[in-house]
Formats: sequence, structure tokens, C-alpha cells
Amino acid sequence: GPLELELPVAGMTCSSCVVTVERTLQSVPGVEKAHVNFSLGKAHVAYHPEQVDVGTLVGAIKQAGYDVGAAE
Ligand code: 9UX
Repeated sequence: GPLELELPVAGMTCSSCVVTVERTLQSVPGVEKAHVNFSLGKAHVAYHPEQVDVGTLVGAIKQAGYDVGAAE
């Protein structure tokens, strides 16, 4: 089944960035759900580990122009 992960996302300076990060994550094959909380600065992701790894998720966020801190 899917694994769940929280990633701290840096660089979201307005609340609309949330939509960009959510769509970015949701477009990655193997991601089942992605929700971003602006005030916490965190992305909650449900993904299929046989299809995508954490490095790919982090890379997608960085490619979209944001940054990711250490996974908590
Ligand atoms: Mo707001 Mo974010 O004007 O990528 S949408 S800063």
C-alpha cells in the first residue's frame, strides 16, 4: 500500500504557492495524494514506493522552484 510522508517545504511565500506544490507532486507518477499546509510549510504525500522514491519527490519540488528541508 501507499506510504505517507511529510516534507518541510521552504520558499512558499504566498498561499497560492500551495497549489503549485500540490499540482507538482500530484503530477509525479506514483503519487496518490498530496496536500500542502501553507502555515506549517509542510507537504503531506501518499505515494507508492514501488513507483517513486523520496528523492524524486524532493527533486520535483526543487524543480518547481521551492526547497525541501530534512524529512521529519
Ligand atoms: Mo504567490 Mo508562490 O504571488 O509560487 S504563488 S509567491
